[in-house]
Amino acid sequence: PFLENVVQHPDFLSGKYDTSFIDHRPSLFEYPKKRDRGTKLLNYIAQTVVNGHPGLPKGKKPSFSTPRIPVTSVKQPYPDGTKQILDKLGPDELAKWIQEQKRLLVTDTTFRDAHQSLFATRVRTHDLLQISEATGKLASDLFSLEMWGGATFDTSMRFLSEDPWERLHQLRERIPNILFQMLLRGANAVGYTNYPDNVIKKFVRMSSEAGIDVFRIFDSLNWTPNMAVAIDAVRESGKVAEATICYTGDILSPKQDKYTLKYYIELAKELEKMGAHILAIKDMAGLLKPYAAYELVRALKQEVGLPIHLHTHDTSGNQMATLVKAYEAGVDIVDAAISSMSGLTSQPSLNGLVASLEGMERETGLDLNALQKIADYWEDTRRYYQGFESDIKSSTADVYLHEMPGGQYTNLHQQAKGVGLEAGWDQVKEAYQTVNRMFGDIVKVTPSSKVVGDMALFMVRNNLTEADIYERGEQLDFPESVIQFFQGYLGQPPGGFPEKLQRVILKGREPFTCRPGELLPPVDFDEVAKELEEKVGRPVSDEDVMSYIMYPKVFLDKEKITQQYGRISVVDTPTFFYGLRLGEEVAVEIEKGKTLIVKLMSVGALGSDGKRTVYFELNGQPREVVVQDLS
Ligand code: 3PY
Ligand code: ZN
Repeated sequence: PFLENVVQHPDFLSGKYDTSFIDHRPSLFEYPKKRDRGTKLLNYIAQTVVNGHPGLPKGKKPSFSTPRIPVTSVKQPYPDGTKQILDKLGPDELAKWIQEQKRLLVTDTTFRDAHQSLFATRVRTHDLLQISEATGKLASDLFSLEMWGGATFDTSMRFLSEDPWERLHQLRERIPNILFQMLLRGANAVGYTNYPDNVIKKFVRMSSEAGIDVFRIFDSLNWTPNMAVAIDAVRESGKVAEATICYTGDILSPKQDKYTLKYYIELAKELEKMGAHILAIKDMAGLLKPYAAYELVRALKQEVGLPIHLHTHDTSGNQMATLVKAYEAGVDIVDAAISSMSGLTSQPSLNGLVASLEGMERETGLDLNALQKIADYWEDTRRYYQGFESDIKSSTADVYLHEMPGGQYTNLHQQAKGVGLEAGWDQVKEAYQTVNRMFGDIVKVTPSSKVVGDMALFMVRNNLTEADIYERGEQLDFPESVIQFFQGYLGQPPGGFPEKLQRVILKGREPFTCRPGELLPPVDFDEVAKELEEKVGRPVSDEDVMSYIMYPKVFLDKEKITQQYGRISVVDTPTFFYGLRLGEEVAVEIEKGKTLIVKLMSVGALGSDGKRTVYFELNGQPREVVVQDLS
């Protein structure tokens, strides 16, 4: 700010200055006084009381019961778990260890995919931290916790004003014994577009240093060249490369001629050759039917030497049966979510799975009573997020028709509402199906699923049929994501692009078939750090720089909010979303050992300037802040 003040000063601009320029203009050094953390916090709460939280209806704060946090003794040590096995043996030996286990191993997705799929990835770090110690102590026999990556990186900054790296560090501190697993979108890292190779390498290194052990790496078109850089980087970091086949279609359908059993086996063999430690089957939409799962897992166990890890979504209601059939076929690890966070577009119930295998030869070894305590916590905590829940009330088999990933279903629905297409939601789903067919039947998972979604919304909004696209394509402004997709920016789909549609969409632009990462110049991290420091006016960490590279605008918006309100991740969730009721008091631990007690006393009348004064007590002392009423 100082430099800007000087070089923009009218006297400076007109050249009327000498060496005493600064001495004679002391006002250049008058900055707005730094507001203390208490005031910042009050400003956040006042703002939320007066204007509500974006995306939630403004109104009375609902009353919530305090979540039941399982009691674990601080003195009770964390039992050793898979983390200790990896740290001791390394990833190759861990892979062997997995295959030697008699029991079925289980990954808990509650911290990531469950809430990504049920309520648009809104779970806050605050709520994850409350259950961390109990999870580490009560569920120490889990194979891993899927707790980072995917959409969480973006949404934690965009909607929660949180630092995703801080979440990772804090969770790692509280769960030292279970493997941490993340979802990495191959060359798209945790974004929606391909990044230069040096970004992928550095991202993997930093994530592994911050605490990630297992990297589930996929490509949204199952295009293996796009996964190589990430697999190599994970191996170099000494962590577990879980390479992924994304499952679409139906291997048992006689009509299936693209995504056949043979296709998946060949893909799996290639990933094995590329250095995978574990092979994941990522059934992101929940299309893998029980008997297909049996065939697929059995064939993979025969044809590749890797442990098999199955991931699915329960949208159709069929997927517990899929897990059980996969178990019968010898799957090594399966994903499930704590029961109160399971089902529908999320994963099948972990508690249910454990119960259904009790007494069987390969029972999981997890304790149903202990898991119930964790489920109780999530049942209570989930209520905080009711405003973001999708309104799907039941299982739906239409997923076999539109093939939309669980994580996308709720998001696209929100997006459709946002552009006034709520009534046309059925139309959007139908268009999604049409677009997939027009695109040549592609794998649909972030970000390729987003391209299909963008095109579907585009067609519905503009009332376009498939024929219109071919006939009037010349005059249509296609979404940018669709143009880039057909240029080759996400890689190459199996069987290539449909040429006619590609010509219509590219309008003379040249497509390419090489790996997009080869075309992108490496990022100069020091340069970016300098640029960022200038923008935010403070020293930045490597982690800030990486977040900024992934999501420049989202990062800067979050920075603005943090500078204005402080680290609001420390506020409890009801207060974060709804502010305080009159007379309500909360304790906010702004740092270890430093707690502020905030009580809302009253909200003043609307002034002629459109502002309101909000009256608080902060640690017993009266305080007031003025906020603009935006209603
Ligand atoms: C993601 O990439 O976020 C997904 O969950 C894909 O299924
Ligand atoms: Zn998923």
